[in-house]
Amino acid sequence: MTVKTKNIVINKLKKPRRFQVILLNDDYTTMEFVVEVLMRFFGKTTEAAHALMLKIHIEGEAVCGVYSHDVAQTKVSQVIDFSRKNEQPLMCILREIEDT
Ligand code: TYC
Repeated sequence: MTVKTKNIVINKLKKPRRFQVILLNDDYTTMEFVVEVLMRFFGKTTEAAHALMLKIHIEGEAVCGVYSHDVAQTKVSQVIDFSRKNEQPLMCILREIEDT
């Protein structure tokens, strides 16, 4: 939106907020299950999912995707719901990307 006051033009467009969806490591969720989650909810190929799963396993967490707040929150809910239904303790969180 652009607001004009006499000769002053103020651009009032706010940058859309973006959110990382992050998977956390734990000692109990199976590697196979994490690969399945990454393919099913984050559109990863088998190879990309396997590499990302290992990154989480080694580093403790990894960003699986970046979305608007709505989409990110839906992904978190879907992953946690799917995990509990499959008796896996996998945790998924969202984290806002800071504006630079
Ligand atoms: N650390 C788990 C294991 O050794 C595997 C794992 C990877 C779990 C990634 C969660 O987000 C995760 N079975």
